[in-house]
Amino acid sequence: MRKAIILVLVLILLFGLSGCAGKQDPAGDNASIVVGFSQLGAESSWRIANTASMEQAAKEAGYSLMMENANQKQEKQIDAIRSFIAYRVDVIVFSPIVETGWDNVLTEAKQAGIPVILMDRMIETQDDSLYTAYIGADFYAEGRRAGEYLVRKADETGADKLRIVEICGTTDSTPMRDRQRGFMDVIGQDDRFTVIDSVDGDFLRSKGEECMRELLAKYGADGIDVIYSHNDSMTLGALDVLESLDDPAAKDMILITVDGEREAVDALKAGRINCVVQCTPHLGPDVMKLVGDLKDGKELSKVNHPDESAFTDFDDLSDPAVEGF
Ligand code: GZL
Repeated sequence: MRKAIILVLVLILLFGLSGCAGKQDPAGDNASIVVGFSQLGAESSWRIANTASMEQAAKEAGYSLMMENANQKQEKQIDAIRSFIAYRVDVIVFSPIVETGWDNVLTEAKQAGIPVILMDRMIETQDDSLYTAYIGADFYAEGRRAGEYLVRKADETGADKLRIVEICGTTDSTPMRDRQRGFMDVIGQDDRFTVIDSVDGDFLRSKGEECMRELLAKYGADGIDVIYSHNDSMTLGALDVLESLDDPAAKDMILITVDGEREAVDALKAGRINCVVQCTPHLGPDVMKLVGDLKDGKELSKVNHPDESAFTDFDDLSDPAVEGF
């Protein structure tokens, strides 16, 4: 609680004393809205692009964005939300690092009459009145796209025994849970595929590299046929390790990744990665649209997904549409 009070004092110094500390919005039709935004960290290119999208969209909308970065610590997100409540922001937006542990602080927001928008990740709760709307990817569909690509790859190459290692994102986060569930729902009953190991890379490039070294030590390059990695940062770390080996078996591995950052799409075009499932970080405009609808008293749909797809080595990769963020 003490941390929340200190944070509020800092925020008041930064934003002044008024409840609407932002500048007049461009249209000049309304005092700007103050948006309290708890970002979970800066762990990946996706997250950095997502933060930039939120900042740019808030600026264009004329809203004051009060952003706190939690550096991957749930307790810091909880403190930040408490400080937003104490500061009486107009709306709270946050990307929950994990799905559980939010009921208490979101009950406090509800009691304070402050609407909450979940951006990018979902929470697990018995009371879905604790949040007004979710805007973010359908991670289950992303996992299915990864699985569907692998099925097609096996069909087209005639592979009948593929040993898969999975490098997972942050444990108990929505993308980790649902990218795994979607993938397994597609390949799990197909006896051509065996997931021989599933390890935690926490969405970090450094841990992706560490995981790859451990998996190679355990199975050898000739013991692994497919790597399914829950984000590009971990994939690129793993790729650094694979390409440091002078081993044809490493080059023959099928690499499937999620996000769609530029470096990963470039690696796809260079034949170093086989499938990049898209997950757009550019959620800022959609979030600010929801904020505007709240301001105008409109009903919000509870779950809002952006359109997403996948780029694979079956595509015409010279198509300008094949690009990363
Ligand atoms: C997905 C997002 C994930 C990305 C990672 O929407 O939550 O977190 O896939 C990021 O790159 O760290």
